[in-house]
Order: sequence, then C-alpha cells, then structure tokens
Amino acid sequence: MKTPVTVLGLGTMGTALARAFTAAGHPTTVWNRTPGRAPGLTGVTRANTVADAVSASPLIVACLLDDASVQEALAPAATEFAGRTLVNLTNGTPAHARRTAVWAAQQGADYLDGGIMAVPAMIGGPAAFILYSGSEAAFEQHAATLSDLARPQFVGTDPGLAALQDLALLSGMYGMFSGAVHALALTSSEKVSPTAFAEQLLVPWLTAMLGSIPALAKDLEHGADGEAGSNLAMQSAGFVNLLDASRDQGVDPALLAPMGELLARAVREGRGDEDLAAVVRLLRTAA
Ligand code: FVH
Repeated sequence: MKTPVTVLGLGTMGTALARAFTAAGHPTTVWNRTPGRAPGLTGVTRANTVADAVSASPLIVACLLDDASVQEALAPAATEFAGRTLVNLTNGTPAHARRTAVWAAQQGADYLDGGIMAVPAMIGGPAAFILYSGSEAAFEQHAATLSDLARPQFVGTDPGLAALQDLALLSGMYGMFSGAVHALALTSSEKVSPTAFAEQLLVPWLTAMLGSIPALAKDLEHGADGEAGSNLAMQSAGFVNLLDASRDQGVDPALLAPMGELLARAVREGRGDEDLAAVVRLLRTAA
C-alpha cells in the first residue's frame, strides 16, 4: 500500500497537492480551517480537527498561507506529532523554518521544510520541483512519496536552506518580471504592439541574457577571469539614458532606479572596471 498522507490546508496549492497524492494512490486525509473548502476534491478523507488529521498518517504536509497560520494550526495538535514526519511547504523565511524544525523536534517529529517551485496547475507535472531541507533521513524515507507531487530536490540538513533558495529563486523571478513590466510600460508609451514586442524581441533577448548568469556566478565564486566584457562604468553611463527616456515617455522608473543607484555607487567606489559580481558584493556589504 502507498504511504498514507495528510494534507493540512486546502487553498489552491494544498488542493493541488492532495489531488496529486490521491491520483498516485496514497490514502489521503485532509484538513482545512474553513470546512467545505475544495468541494470538488474527491477520494480524500476529511478530518474535522487538525489532531485527527495528523494522527491519520505518518507523513503530514502543511501548505498554509504563511508562518503565522502554520503556528496557529499546528499548536492544538502538538502531542499527535511524535514519530511522524512534518513537511512544511508553506512559504516562509529561513528563520521560520529553523524555528519550526525546533518545534517539531520538541514534539518528537522529523522535519522537512520545503519550497514549492511551481504554481498549482504544475503540481504532478514534469516541470515542477520542490526544494527540501532538514532531516535527510526523513527525506530519504519519503522521497518516493514526495516525488508524486513534483521532482524533489534535497538542498541540505540546515532546515533554512530550502526557504533561502526558494526566496532567492523568487527574487530572480520578480527581478525578471520587474524588467519585463518596465519594458512593456516603455514600449506601450508609443505605438509598439506589446504582443509583438514581447514575442519577437523581449523573450529572445531575455533568453539570450540568461546565458550570462552562470559566468556571473563563476566570477563571484572564483574572481574575474580577465577584463570585464561589459564593465560597470559603461553600464552606469547607459543606465542614465534608460531612466531619462522613461521619464521623457511618462513612465515611472521606480522599478529600475535602485539598479541605477547601485551601478553609480560601484563606479564612485572605484569598481567601474569590474563586472556585475561587484554589485553582488555591494549588496552583501549593505546587509
Ligand atoms: N499558489 C501559488 O501559486 C503558490 C506557488 C508556490 C507556493 N505557494 C505557497 O503555498 C502556500 C499556500 O498557497 P495557496 O495558493 O494554497 O494559498 P490560498 O489559496 O490563499 O490558501 C491559503 C490556505 O491557508 C489557510 N489559512 C490561512 N490562515 C490560516 C490560519 N490562521 N490557520 C489555518 N489555516 C489558515 C487557508 O484556510 P481557509 O482560509 O480556507 O480557512 C487556506 O487553506 C503559501 O505559503 C504560498 O506562498 C503558492
């Protein structure tokens, strides 16, 4: 028999997780704070209390709104967790993950924190992956079950590492979306078709630029290998045009202005002949 699982939280993501578990043949118990949520979800056992839901399975997956909702939901069932594995797929910070890991250990439970790199429609499909950190033994024990949700990737025994890398990936995504949003605001200030611009120019350009990210990471890790091909002094001079043209076109440069300030600061601090790895170092110094 497939491992019985419990899913806490039937929001759009929790519902997708429960559906993937049932589709893979796992006896699935679900609980949601507001009863009656996800009426279309069939083939599951609906528990009335968190304690009943936790006691039904050796593997408990929590996918709630935020860290506060996790604390609130789990507390009444604390005594039921002994000998079970708690997998928390709720978005949170490394500090949240480390604190929940301590809480789980105090209850005698194994703990895995996870970062879902997918939207609900992707769950159970080939492009979805989930980062996990925490108990390696629990990961090995449940990897096959967790792979019914998405490709599982263990990133370390420090429980905070999955949240850290989840948030880093989301940072990359929002940076990309910020640039795309600004680009579309700029071009739509004139009679440029947004669809044609996006499909024929923006996506090919961003795709080509993505290829430079491993070199940036390598420079950061090992130091620059020779002269910067696109030095920061040149980039800072060009960035001023980007901001000025935005204002001229009636487009607020709010999304991009911080990058211009960082480039200018790097140049002021004598790093004009370096590459973007210098900006990464500037950010870390600020922290
Ligand atoms: N949906 C997405 O695209 C992203 C993809 C990546 C991962 N995120 C994270 O997944 C968590 C859940 O997200 P969600 O999309 O399922 O969110 P909602 O549909 O808004 O459902 C929220 C559930 O949380 C329950 N809840 C809220 N507060 C409490 C509380 N104090 N105690 C117990 N449960 C609580 C809520 O219950 P109810 O309002 O129906 O009673 C829903 O079940 C999230 O961390 C994303 O960042 C999703």
